Amino acid sequence: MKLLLLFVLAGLSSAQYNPNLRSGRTSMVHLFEWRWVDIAAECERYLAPNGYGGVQVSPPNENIIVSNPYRPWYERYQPISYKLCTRSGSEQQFRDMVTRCNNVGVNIYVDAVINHMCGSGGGSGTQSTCGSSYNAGTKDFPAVPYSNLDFNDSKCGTASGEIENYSDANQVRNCRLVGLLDLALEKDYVRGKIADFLNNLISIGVAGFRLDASKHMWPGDIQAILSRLNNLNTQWFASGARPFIFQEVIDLGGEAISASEYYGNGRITEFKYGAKLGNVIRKLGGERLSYLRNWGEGWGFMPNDRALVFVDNHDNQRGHGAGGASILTFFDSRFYKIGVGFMLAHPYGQTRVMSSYRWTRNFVNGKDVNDWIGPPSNSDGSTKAVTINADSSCGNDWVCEHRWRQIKNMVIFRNVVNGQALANWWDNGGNQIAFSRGNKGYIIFNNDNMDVTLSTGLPAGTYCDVISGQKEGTRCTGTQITVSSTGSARFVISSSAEDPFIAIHESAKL
Ligand code: QV4
Ligand code: CA
Repeated sequence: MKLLLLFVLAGLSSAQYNPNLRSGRTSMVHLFEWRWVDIAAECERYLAPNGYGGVQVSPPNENIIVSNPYRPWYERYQPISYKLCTRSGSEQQFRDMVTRCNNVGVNIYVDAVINHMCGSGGGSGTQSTCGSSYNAGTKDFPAVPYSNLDFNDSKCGTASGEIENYSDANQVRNCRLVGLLDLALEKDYVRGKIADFLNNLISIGVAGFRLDASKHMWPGDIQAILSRLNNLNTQWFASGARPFIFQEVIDLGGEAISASEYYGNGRITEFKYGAKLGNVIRKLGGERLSYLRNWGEGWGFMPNDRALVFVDNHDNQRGHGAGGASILTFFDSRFYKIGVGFMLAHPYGQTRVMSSYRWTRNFVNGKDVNDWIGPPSNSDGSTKAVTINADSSCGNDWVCEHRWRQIKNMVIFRNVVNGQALANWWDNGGNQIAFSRGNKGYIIFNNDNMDVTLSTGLPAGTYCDVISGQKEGTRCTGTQITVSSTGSARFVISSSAEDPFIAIHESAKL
């Protein structure tokens, strides 16, 4: 009986930390600003066949239409209602996407904006993506409905009504974040509206949620909302499966609020991960690859089973939330591939791959004044389709990092080595490192010149490097690596190599 209780408790307590990934898959991709029809097609034609386990989608609920600047990406973080129509598509298209992705074993995670509605300066009218009326001035959102009774202003306490000081937890949670009308999440009514919104998505078949701006919500309010959520849809998920929760809390240290306050609710975005990894790969501040030996908790990160990790996200790749010079993005493709390759090879954290669109940066006094530019779009503001080129890259300015061979193959690598411990660590004290994941995969990185023979821990044989090429049938389109009967192999990587790393695994043996 005692044992049974223990199992039940363990099952309950691990539930919201589990991404519910299927068929041995390990990673999700954020298809930032993609249309639902394109995501549905991508699940079927690319994500499922290449081992991706899930997609984080942009907020699916109705948002304000911002026309100055014209249709910025960030308008989707200003809700008007919980109706499911946006630039990404209609409710029907959303449902079709969730069904088709689920049918091929790819989960959908929704970016849930529940801390606030639109900005206080949003005016009034029906300039919203489903045409619902609203009045930001009087705090009226009839399509939910919310009224002025449902907002926090009376509790805020700053003169401006804005968050003025991040050292004051009350301000951070009860005042307006950049003018966004802050919901009174302690109200039963508000919690109910949000729970209804999320439960509707669960019934459609989504597998979990990114909780936007979690730092700006009291952990207890989040918990109260989560306790009202239903189990996942049993058409695709095990009975009793709970929605996967990852909370957006930027904790780089030094503020009143820390990520640990949110451990009870679910996972948390570990923003130290990409910031520090960028320093190491760019060799800033004397950092070296060899220092990655104790990567993870050893670097002061949150516990492995609480961390959602990524190299960059839709904010910091353009200088928003915790952006900075160290962040690696597709603009620095060589470094970026090293960073994402390392993340996917290393066991720490639940991994998320970023997939972006291209925009023209314009730095004025160190700030990109084009940081607002929305997705590739037509003159009427509608989002452009993701087209696929003959070489499997994407057109229409969609970057599709997740289709880069080096990244796609490392997603597969992570699936192959899933559950295997990091072993056979080697470094040269500088910018050369290598390690295995059990006896299933081996990876070696060079941020200098390299010619070394190392013990890999892998069975003897000839392996195909999945970074310079890949195994296609019985042939290898890239570099071949021979592992001797003692498990050792020679690796030569030039300092000028476009991809200064080599990865081999069980499924890429010739
Ligand atoms: C402006 C003024 C305000 C004024 C207000 C009046 O700056 O002083 O009070 O008008 O209405 C946009 C504009 C911003 C504007 C605001 C409201 O950039 O200038 O305020 O709209 O109209 C994204 C963008 C924001 C954007 C917001 C809403 O990054 O620039 O604001 O969407 O459209 C912190 C948080 C963290 C957050 C991060 C960016 O702790 O939670 O900042 N990250 C998440 C999302 C992010 C999103 C939000 C939170 C808000 O990842 O994309 O912000 O939902 O670190
Ligand atoms: Ca708040």
